[in-house]
Amino acid sequence: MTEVRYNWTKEEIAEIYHTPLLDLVYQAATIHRENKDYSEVQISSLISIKTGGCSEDCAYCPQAARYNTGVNVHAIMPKDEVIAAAEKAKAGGASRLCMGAAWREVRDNRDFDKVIEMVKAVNSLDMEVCCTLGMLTESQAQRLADAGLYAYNHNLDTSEEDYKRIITTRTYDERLDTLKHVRKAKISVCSGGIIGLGETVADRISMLKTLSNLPKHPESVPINALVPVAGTPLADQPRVSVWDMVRMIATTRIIMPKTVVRLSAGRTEMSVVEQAFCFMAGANSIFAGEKLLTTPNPSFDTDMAMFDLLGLSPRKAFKNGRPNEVKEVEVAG
Ligand code: SAM
Ligand code: DTB
Ligand code: SF4
Repeated sequence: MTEVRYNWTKEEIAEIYHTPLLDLVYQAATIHRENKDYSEVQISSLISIKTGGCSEDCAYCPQAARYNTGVNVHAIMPKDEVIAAAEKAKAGGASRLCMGAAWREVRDNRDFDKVIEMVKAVNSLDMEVCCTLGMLTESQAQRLADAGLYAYNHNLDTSEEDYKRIITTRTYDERLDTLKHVRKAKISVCSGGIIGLGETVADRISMLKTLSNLPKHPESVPINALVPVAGTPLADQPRVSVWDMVRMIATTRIIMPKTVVRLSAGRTEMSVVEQAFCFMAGANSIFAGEKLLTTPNPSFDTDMAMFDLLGLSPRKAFKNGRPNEVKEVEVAG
């Protein structure tokens, strides 16, 4: 059985990352196959409950108010629209719904009260509910947990060293504090990053070190390929190589063996063969549904055809327990 470690060094992670590609995939696939459910893929569907107009300056993000990206700015969505979207996602095979808001942080106001009602409503559809709302205090995390929130997504995005190049309106430590608050409230932690921001390989390794040295590994780690959006400072970044995606996924799988690794943004640019490589390298989750938050994503039907072809099956909701009783990732799956 693979040992779960929390003391990976940058040197060790770099050595894994730079392993010849086929050996790396073989090693990651071997670890993945120790998990009896390796052919199951967890499907999350995203919904943007509050779009655009964000005060932050994240260089990759189409929803930052300061960039002209043509995104349709929307106030918070009514609860019945969220429920309709959740039902559609469930019918498409999704076991998790992730509600995203273009906020720097949550404020204790009527919009947050509405999110709490949405969490309760989606939970009652027997779906795992996730939110990504920006920074949270301890009491806000607890309120979400009490409403039945299953998971919270809060990405580190890049390394601590590279953070200021990408975002100047908040610090890495603030990001880590929110992760602590989420953990303390016993909500499942989802935290990963983006590649293709112009970061170095050392930055990727540093981010993976931070994630794998947390007191507990995140239950999910999304690996996003930058979706370059016109109007953002990173609009002209070249498309990230699929081999970099494979290396990142395989390294994540090896150093966090029990974690769900999500092949996240960037799939519209990838062929089925390229995605199959990512699943082989240990990815066991995707975002499904025509849209991510504001950019396109493959449709449920396209993904189901891919699952049939590759012999993958969607994972059922609540496999690791109900909200507040999520099994720790150290427990063998
Ligand atoms: N505002 C909240 C926050 O920043 O945590 C939640 C929503 S924010 C859009 C969620 C995540 O989406 C970001 O942390 C980033 O990882 C990802 N993201 C945003 N724009 C992206 C892009 N163009 N390409 C890839 N990932 C992106
Ligand atoms: C994550 O890691 N990726 C998702 C989700 N968590 C919130 C978001 C991707 C967004 C891609 C750009 C867009 O659609 O706006
Ligand atoms: Fe705002 Fe989140 Fe986009 Fe940053 S990533 S600009 S915090 S919506």
